[in-house]
Amino acid sequence: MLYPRESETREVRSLDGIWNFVRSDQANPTQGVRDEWYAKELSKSRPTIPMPVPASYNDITTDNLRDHVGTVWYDRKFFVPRSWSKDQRIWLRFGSVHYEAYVWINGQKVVKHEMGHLPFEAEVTDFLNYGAENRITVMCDNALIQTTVPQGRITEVPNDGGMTIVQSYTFDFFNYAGIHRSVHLYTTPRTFIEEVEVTTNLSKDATVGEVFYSVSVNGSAANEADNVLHIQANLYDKEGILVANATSDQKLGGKLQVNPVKPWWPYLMHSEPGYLYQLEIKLLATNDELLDVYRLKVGIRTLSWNSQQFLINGKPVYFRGFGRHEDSDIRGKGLDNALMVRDFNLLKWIGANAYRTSHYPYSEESMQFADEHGIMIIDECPSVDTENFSQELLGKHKSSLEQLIHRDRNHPSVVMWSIANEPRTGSVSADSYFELVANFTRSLDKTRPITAAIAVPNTQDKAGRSLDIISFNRYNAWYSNAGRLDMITQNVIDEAIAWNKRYNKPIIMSEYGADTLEGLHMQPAYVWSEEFQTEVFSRHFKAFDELRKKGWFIGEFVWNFADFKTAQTYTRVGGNKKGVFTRARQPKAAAHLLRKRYFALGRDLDQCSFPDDLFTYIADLIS
Ligand code: BDP
Repeated sequence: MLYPRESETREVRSLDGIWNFVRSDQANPTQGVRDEWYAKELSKSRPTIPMPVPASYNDITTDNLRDHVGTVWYDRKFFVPRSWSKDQRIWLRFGSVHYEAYVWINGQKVVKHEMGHLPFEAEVTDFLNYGAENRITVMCDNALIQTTVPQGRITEVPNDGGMTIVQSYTFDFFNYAGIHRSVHLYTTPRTFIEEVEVTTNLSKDATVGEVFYSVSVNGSAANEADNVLHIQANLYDKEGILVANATSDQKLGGKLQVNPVKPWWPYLMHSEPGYLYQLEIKLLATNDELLDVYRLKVGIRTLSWNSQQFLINGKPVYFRGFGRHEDSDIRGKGLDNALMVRDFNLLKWIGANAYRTSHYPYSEESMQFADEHGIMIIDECPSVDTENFSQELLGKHKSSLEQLIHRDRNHPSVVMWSIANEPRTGSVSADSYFELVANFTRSLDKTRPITAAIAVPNTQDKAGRSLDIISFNRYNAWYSNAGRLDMITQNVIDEAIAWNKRYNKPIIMSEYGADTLEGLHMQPAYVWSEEFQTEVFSRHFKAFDELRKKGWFIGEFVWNFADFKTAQTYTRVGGNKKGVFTRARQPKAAAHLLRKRYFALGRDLDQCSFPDDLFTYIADLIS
């Protein structure tokens, strides 16, 4: 699915802003559908409140909307210009709605979509009033059950006033809901470029690059026998200079060659990381009439892996990064450009070269940003704590990966697919389930390795054989042997070795960390203090350096980049506090230590230089 972009053949309009909002009665979640609230303005059925889009709705109001379970409704009005009635198509596209969405235009149903964090769209050409006002209505359902991705449970339990509906889930982040990302209307010509798939290659000496593109076209002209559509592809460098072009004869795909090429490199692995070309795809009719134009950024790089290493452009990679969340005060999981740019500034400040989109796909805007800044992404689907493996769940799990891969396959920053976080892979049925999920993922993309972040003991795991790279999560000195800083280093070394022995595959530690309350200081280190987090990190670094010598240990990911909100429990003080940064994106003490390590690794492995302020001057004697 292509990101909506303007061109000489396409217009894009945002429907972001303040919408009207109604919550359904929890005990009666389908009432709005039965009573056809979508048939007229919501305010005619129920009193509405203002609600920002994009944003999670949970933390906007001062009442208990935070804990609402079930359906909520949004609507707004918008104009469609008269000029749009000309010979073209109009599309309505949502960046994401969590978890299930039903959409009506002027009272007519146009699309239904299940799965948070992923885009969906519908053609609305025939539903719109041109040169007039229109209404869009969205019903969003946040209920998670055993056959949703991720899974949850809805139960009815007694409360002080009678019975109430409760949503529970085992995963450790708040089930924020609503219209989380931008809503766009965009136009395409009647016959238009529907999909573009790009893969790239480099010559052995990395001087010549190849860009393979394949285009799918939708529209009546595509089916007319006498109208042989073809593609003109132009590739421009960063300065806008044309470096390659090709006209595919009667085909919708081809190859471009760039010589000399500037490959896409990760941050700190090269002096010019994140180099992107612009690929211009022109769809032409037989008579060379221009039907449609779509432009996208392309990074030229290769990925390869074996039983020991993961390589980019033929060079072994050592990942130094984070598990993260899309999470912030007030807006929850709503897209926020200020937050996104701040986060990338912090990632670069700290010298990270990667993150995992734990535990669901992140915004398309952040994926584009990662391309540009050379941050490698382990791209995770929304399957967390996967259990009770059923056929229905398998179908949805596969669908989440299919949607994810279609959305993200052209991003050079995406270097690996993660098919689950902490699935219950100790159970017998996990064996064939994950084989099916992994094979399905491979059938959609063979150019990237597959991993999953596993937490069951390696002796019990049944998924690792289906993966290319093994990632494991472990909380030494926190969930096991709490406070015992002397029980980290050897345990980490032993466990990584055991995973490698069992599967003979590259190993990543995809989570480690400790909850840390900003401003709490205790010497000697004590759990929850800043000193403790710093010490926990340092003991892990020691293990990682031992493991790096073995050749198959390829990365370290701290849990977590920033503090984030969770469901209410007695183990969480205002949320999960394992952030290296606070929820307001300020560094804790451990951030400064981590920064020194990540840059030291960058200098040791990739010859990057140190930032001037990495070390604070102490005395002439120490440098
Ligand atoms: C891991 C989970 C992660 C949690 C973390 C924690 O993968 O989602 O937030 O533990 O408990 O098991 O901090």
